[in-house]
Order: sequence, then structure tokens, then C-alpha cells
Amino acid sequence: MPMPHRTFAQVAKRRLTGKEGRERIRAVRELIAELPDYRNGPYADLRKWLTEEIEETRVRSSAVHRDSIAVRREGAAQIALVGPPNVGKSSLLQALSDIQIKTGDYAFTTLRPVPALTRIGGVLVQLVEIPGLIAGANEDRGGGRALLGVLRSADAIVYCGRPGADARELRAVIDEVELAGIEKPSFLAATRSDEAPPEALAKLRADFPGMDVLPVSVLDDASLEAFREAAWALTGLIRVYLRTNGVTEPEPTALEPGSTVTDVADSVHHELAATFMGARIWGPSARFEGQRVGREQPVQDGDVVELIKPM
Ligand SMILES: Nc1nc2c(ncn2[C@@H]2O[C@H](COP(=O)(O)OP(=O)(O)O)[C@@H](O)[C@H]2O)c(=O)[nH]1
Ligand SMILES: [Mg+2]
Repeated sequence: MPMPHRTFAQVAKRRLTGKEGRERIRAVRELIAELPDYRNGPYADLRKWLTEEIEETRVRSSAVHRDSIAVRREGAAQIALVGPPNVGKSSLLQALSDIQIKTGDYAFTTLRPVPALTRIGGVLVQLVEIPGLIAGANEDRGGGRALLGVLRSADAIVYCGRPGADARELRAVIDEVELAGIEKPSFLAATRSDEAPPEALAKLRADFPGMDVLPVSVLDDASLEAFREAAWALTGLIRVYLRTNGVTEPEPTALEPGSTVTDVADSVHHELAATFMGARIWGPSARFEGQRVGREQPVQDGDVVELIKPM
């Protein structure tokens, strides 16, 4: 006759109290071994809870070393990727950059933020994977405070959720970020979308109605390109291509939103900003190609600008 599940839960809590690290994991394993082997119902719930305890204990032990995590900023903007374990964050980071990151089909493969540079329309942008952000992060569970600190300093956040996964996992992550008072431009990447039946994608959209949802798969280059452009749009930055003697430079200049032609000139040379006579402009801001504009003309993402230098 197995112990009633409520009694078992009490015994389990008592046996885990005050234990951390390896000792706690060993105690959890012993408890799991003692559980009756039901697939459903209260004993199955207990097994799930205990299994999660193992992961969370691991995260907590590694958290001792992550009180302050500084991710050195590189590139024109920093975008954090955050979501539950195993949704494909590392894979996405890897597909978008040329770094090698360990991935695995189990929880918490990576425990620290991992930065990587990706090129978006010729501009380098830093992506940072934030692994292991769990419910209770605001109380520093799983070293959550330091992770939230990284999110706070990012320019934008891409939430990652796998269609078909338990929505509560992603909800918990979003709740922690909101609880921390962090508000950034963001969208929801529906990861591993090649594996997702249309109903699962529709359900993800329904579960997170306030968010823009972008399906992405590391196996689909077009989806990766769409991801890059959506991530760029989050930064609010403007890419302007300089044109000199009729030749457009392939690498754009990244400028703050609200920039003008004078800021473009300033990015080339301060002195030029003081003396240039206006510009010709092609692209989204131009009423017609090669339009002549004044020094205060605002620029938009994708504009081509030829500065008119003094004689
Ligand atoms: N089919 C498919 N599998 C993926 C995709 N992205 C990740 N995976 C797999 O999902 C598992 C978890 O990926 P990982 O990047 O480690 O997830 P993370 O824990 O969120 O960093 C690995 O087995 C990956 O190979 C995807 O776009 N399509
Ligand atoms: Mg990972």
C-alpha cells in the first residue's frame, strides 16, 4: 500500500528542508525511487515536481557564481533572447551567428548568458541568450536577479516559445520580466516552427494575444532572415547608406531614431556636419529618387544619402 500522496508530499518537503546542491539532488532521487509508478494523477504530479526540483537545484548551485553577470556590449544594439529551456534559443543564436554553442535536448544546457554577433543588413547587432530564467527570478531563484539585470540593460527582448509546449512555462518567464518592471520593445519568436502543426501555432498566438508572433526555424533560412529584420525593427535604429560620387557603400551607418541628414554628415566627420550644403536622398524618405533635401531632413531606415560638400 503506497503512502497517501499528501503524506508523501509532506515527507518529501521535510526531507528536502535545509538541503542544497548534491545532497538535495540525492534526496530528491531517493524520493523519486520511492514514488509509486503511476503515469497520471497525484503521484505523477509529485514525480514532475521532484524532477523539476533536480533542475532547479542545479541552477541554484551554479547561481552562487553569477551574482553579477556583465555582458560586454558589442555592435549597434543588444537584443536578449529569453524563454523556457529547450525551446531552441541556443540553436537560434548559433544559426544567426558563426559561434559554436552547445545545444542539447535537455533542460538548462547553458546556464550563463551567451552573447553572439549577428549581421543585419550590414550592421552588427549583439544577441544574448538568457538561459534559466525561472519563476521566482525576482526573489533571486536560479540566480534570477543577475539575469534580470542583463535583460534590463538590453535594448530589446525576443521571447522564445515553442508552439505545442506548455504555455505556463513561457508565461512564467514573461511574468518575471514584467514583475521586475522591465519594459522593452519585444516580439515572440515561435521557435522550432518546422515541427509545429498549424493548430499549435494558432494556440500560441491565442495564449499570448498581446504579442507579435513570428514563426522561426533554424532549418528555414527565410524565417531566419525575417527574424533578423524583426529584431532590427525592435532596436528602432536607422540604417543609412552613404553614397559618394554615385557609388553606394555596402555597409550602412546605424543612427538613432529621429536622426537627420546632419547626423549622417556628423557620422562621417564633425567638420563635414558643420559645412555641408544639404544632400540628395534615395529610398523611403525620398519623394522622388535623388531628391535634394536640406540639412534638417529626417532620415529613415533604408535611406541612401549623398552629402553635398561645399565647393
Ligand atoms: N526541428 C528543429 N529542432 C530545433 C530547432 N531549434 C532547436 N531545435 C532542437 O531543440 C533542442 C533544444 O535546442 P536548444 O537550442 O538547446 O534550446 P535552448 O535550451 O532554448 O537553448 C535541440 O535538440 C535542438 O536541436 C528548430 O528550429 N527545428
Ligand atoms: Mg540554450
